[in-house]
Amino acid sequence: PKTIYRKDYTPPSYLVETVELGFDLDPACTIVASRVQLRHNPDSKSRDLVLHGEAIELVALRMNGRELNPDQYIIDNNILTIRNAPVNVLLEIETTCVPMENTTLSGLYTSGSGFYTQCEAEGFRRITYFPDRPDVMARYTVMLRADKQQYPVLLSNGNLLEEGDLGDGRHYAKWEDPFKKPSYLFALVAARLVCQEEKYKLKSGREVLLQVWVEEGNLDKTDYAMQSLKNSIRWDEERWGLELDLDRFMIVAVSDFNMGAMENKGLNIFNTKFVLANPRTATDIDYSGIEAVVGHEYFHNWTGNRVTCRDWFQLSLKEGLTVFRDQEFSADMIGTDSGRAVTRIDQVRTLRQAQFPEDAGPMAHPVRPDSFVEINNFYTVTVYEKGAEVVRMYQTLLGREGFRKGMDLYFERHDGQAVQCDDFRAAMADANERDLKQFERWYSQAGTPVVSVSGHHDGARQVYELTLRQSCPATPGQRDKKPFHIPVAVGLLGSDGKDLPLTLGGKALGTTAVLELTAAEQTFRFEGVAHAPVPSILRDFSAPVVLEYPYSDEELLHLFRYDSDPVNRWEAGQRLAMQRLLSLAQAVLDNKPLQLDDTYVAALRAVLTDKELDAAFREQCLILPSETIIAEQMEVVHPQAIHSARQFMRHAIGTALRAELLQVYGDNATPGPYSPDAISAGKRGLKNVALAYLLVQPNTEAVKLAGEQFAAASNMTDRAAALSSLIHSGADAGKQLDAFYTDFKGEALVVDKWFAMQGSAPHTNVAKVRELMKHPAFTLKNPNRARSLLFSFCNNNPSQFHAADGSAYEFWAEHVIKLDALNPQVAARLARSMDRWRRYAPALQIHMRHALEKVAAATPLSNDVMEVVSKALS
Ligand code: BAL
Ligand code: ZN
Repeated sequence: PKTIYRKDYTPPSYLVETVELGFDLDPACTIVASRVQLRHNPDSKSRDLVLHGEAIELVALRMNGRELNPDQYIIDNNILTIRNAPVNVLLEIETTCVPMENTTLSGLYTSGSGFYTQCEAEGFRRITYFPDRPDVMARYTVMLRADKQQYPVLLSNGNLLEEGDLGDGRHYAKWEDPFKKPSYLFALVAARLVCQEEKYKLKSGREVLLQVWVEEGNLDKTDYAMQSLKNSIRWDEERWGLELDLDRFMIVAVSDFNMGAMENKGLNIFNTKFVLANPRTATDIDYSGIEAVVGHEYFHNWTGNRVTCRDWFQLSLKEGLTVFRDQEFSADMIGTDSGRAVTRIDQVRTLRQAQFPEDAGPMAHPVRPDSFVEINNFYTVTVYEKGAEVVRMYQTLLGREGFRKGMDLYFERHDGQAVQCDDFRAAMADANERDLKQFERWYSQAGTPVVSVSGHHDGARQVYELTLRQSCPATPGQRDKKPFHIPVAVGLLGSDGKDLPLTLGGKALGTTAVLELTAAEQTFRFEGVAHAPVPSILRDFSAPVVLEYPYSDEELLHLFRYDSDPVNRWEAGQRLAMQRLLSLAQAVLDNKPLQLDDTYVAALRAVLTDKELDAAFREQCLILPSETIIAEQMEVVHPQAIHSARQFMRHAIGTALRAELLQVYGDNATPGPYSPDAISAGKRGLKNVALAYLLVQPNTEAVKLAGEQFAAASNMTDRAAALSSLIHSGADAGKQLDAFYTDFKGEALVVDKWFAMQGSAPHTNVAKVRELMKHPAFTLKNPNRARSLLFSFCNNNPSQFHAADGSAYEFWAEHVIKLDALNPQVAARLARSMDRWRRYAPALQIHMRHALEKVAAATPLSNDVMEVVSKALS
């Protein structure tokens, strides 16, 4: 497979002015007629007109009214080239495709009884021949024709111009998108759907039509998506001054979908997982996911659609920025400092769980990658979540107002353009008259920087010095790294736990100072510090780095008790836990007795029982670092030892704090009708984490409690939590599992939960997974279902996935290959489960290498999977 490099970018030789598309929709053979008006691009020296096309049949090709014979163009490797084309070109292209056989879910495909599209990144070329690259922006008109009975709803981007009957049982709808867009934002839907709709008044007074389209029977699950859409529209107006530019905005839910959702102009297509919710079927986490993803896709309308990417290497330009925007939206929707901190803690956890490992593994890449084989492999936690951290750092460095000025200038300069990450940085720098040259390294250097800090107090001079050193590990293709521009937010706690007022160079800085670390080593001198303080470093996780500081237990306990920064308060608890988890894992390996000290338990007790603290925050403090996060801290990973250590610690906590956990369990009931608001969700979260601690191992009392909760639950959060606790404890939950399935077998998203809970339970071994795959509800064809069982097992059940005999690796290889034949994008995601194989105990590595080699040798193999496994093996 061919590697594509960022440095090889050349402007398109032809630009498209208008596109008229006609679709005769038929699952077995859809005819696509395209009329494209092109013009030579003065920025290009080439007169070769290049069109992309994949998995489609070319029926006819006319240029400026004349049929082109096969000797007047070349089709090679999915590229159609017309050599030496005139300046002005009208192309008329007729192609066919087979939507019902398109299991890749890229391009035009069928799901259930309808047609749907997914064009990002390179799906449009699976619909028609076109210069399928984001820097070619054009105006689209779309005519859809289909059987009226089977496909009563016909949707595309923009505004509906007209619709009507065609006489022969077929009907049509004509749509026009008034805005120029790249082909990846094209969409159509033709299906039997129903919608919840509403007229909504923008701040300017203009009225817009909002619609959420779903399959019949799901209209009772659209309220929250609609509410989230309205909140998103309002928030974008209020926080950024950005108004919806269309008269109509549609969301369509589809059950077969590779991603979470897609921001097609005016016609967002969503995975049902991020639309459908009612209290009976959806958990608090589902609700918050819906809010975030509805927001995310809506916010793309400006950050992504109005201003798009010049090329796919710039993907984070829209994704990092839009994730940052959806994170801020979710935080603002909660509205309290503590609630905001809980969302931040979640983000930190995601970074440590997935992004730091990616950044340290064979697929490590900069936020703006330099090369790729398959762009679909680069929709990663680095591009998205680390990209969002990079955007957040501008705000930390420039302040909210300065950041807003930068955003305003970005839109002023680039509305309607396809631009680069550097353009965003330039807008931030210019709007604030700041030099952000060094900040560029966040885009160009991969790897997680390490910031090592040491403190020194000089009592005589009343000075406290913090010395910060930064380094960054080597990553594939990048050995030596230059220093980053890192905002490090710092506070100093006195012995009474209160923040000290900070003075640096004679300047008073309040109680949190943002230090700008730009050199490999820098010392910051705080003045007027009478007694040695406890430093609270990297407050609010001000940069995506690993912080090293030789904290003593006493210092961590102090921070865990008093830090005014809730994220660092939580972090102190995580550090206390991690130290213990690592010692316990070592003790397991050394066959030594396991013990948990009272000091830690007492600190946890204090937080658990502190009613001044929000339930959601207490819940966060109670959750121990995951097995994956612990594994990242070990030189050599022993998954069983990690599992035993963590289970021991959870059991010890559950036993020592039994009375308090029962009390908290009782205190945090949420009687009355279900509401997904943050306070209620926090109470449920705390209550259910308490239940999980009480039920680390089966015991009569907790099994009874969970059984009662399961039977009496009025919402899915409580029901699923009870069932999950039972299954994870190893208690006999056969009765409840059957009841759950029977009650919800008609709800695909709940059946996904049923599979996922079992896939991730530590008692589920590979034989059990194989047995579950025989269940009539299991299929590899639906990505959500495949993810629910296979991904849960391979990614969230480490002690079984890494079984000593390597049987689960064989299972993994078998299913990566099977999935690849259906859907390379999903297969390549599963392939990533083996990224960190070189860190495991040697005996496991042998099996892992063997499994990787088996996949690499499979034929045929998609570029998607090939790129992942070959990088893992290299
Ligand atoms: N653009 C792909 C889906 C998303 O990030 O919104
Ligand atoms: Zn996005």
